[in-house]
Amino acid sequence: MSDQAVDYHPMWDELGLDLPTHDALLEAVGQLFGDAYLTQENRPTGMDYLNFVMSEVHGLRIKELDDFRKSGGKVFGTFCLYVPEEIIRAAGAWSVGLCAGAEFAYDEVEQIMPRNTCALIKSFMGFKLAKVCPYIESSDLVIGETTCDGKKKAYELLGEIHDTWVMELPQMKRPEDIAMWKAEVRELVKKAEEITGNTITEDSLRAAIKEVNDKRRALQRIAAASAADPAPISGKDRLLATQVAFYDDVPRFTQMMNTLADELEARVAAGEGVAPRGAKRVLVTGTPMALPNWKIHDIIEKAGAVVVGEEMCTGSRYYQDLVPEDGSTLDEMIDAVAEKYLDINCACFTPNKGRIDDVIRMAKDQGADGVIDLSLQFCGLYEMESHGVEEAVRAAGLPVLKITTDYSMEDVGQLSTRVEAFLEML
Ligand code: BJ8
Repeated sequence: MSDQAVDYHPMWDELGLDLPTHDALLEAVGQLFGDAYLTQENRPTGMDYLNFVMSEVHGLRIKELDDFRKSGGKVFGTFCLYVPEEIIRAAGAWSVGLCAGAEFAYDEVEQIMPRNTCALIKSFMGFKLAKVCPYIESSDLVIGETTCDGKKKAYELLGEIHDTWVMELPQMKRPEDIAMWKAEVRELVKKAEEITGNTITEDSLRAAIKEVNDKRRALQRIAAASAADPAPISGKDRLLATQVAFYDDVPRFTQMMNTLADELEARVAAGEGVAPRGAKRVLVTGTPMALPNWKIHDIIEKAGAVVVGEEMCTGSRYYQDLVPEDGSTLDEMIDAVAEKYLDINCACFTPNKGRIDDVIRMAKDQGADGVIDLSLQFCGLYEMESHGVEEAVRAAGLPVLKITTDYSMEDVGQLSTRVEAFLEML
């Protein structure tokens, strides 16, 4: 993927990766990145940082995790937005998102789970079974959560081969559910303290809340700039920023994303964009797109439109809300963290009207001409919720296209035809 001056093979070997398979994976991801990203024109120069991160995606960052662990630090791996990064950081540990965005070792996966499981779950299990995700191999503990049934049961299987701990997430947002979730976040506090040997204090949690809020504020600036016509950044590049937010060093990432946001704001002021003024604008909503899943954005933008927002976990759900910074006691701050996280609008909740409200608000704020509602195949939650999303978007006067897909590239031709037809009618 890059002209790596450093040979990371000894480090990958020490982590227990399957080196030939991992080399093949890196080559495939590099190819995918080149095709989807490096072919774009007029990208902001601030994207050079994310190009660099991608070129070192299993290299330099893994080395940083390795050094951190060798100096006594602990790394927690996560697959979901509901695991509060602030608590992990307040205990002096680091949080990383785990590999779950590409089809890998499905034959092995289908020996232990049904074929009709969503791509995200099959992917994370495939990366683990094939020993090609250095992030999970660098994780002292994986923290799961009881969101959908598939993930819940997959964590039992993962727990047999990797230290895994599961948070119980309620499925409603009544006062008793909020009380239950606050207790669960306190269990995480205890767990994080036990694993790290550190005590979470008012000062450490206050600092962690501020640090993670700053990261979200930087992403909010990028999203806000994307409301301009012409759009100053492609949807693909904005998506990459959110994907990288899950595992990059927090203060460095925040600084680099603020530099990118400065550039985007200057572009907006100068009327410069990545697509011509008046290009069709699309909001995408639905299941998350874990790195390196860029498939739908790539199809939409190669068809000449621009994606102006993502109502998804690799999008607005990740950065739109902040934890209040005015808590004065540790208890108040833990409660504030819990409340912020329970506000996320995942389809595992019933009812989940907040998500539909967000889709309509974002479509208006970002000046979208249409909405694409995306579900991973076999994700019952998002597929079921699609009907309500479609009705609400149409009632708001916008066209909507529903897409159900997986991580394979076999349907790219067919999806491109459908997307092109949709864009023509906008
Ligand atoms: S907060 S969206 S990251 S659960 S696609 S595994 S829901 S069957 S990913 Fe998710 Fe957290 Fe919700 Fe976000 Fe299950 Fe559906 Fe698969 Fe999913």
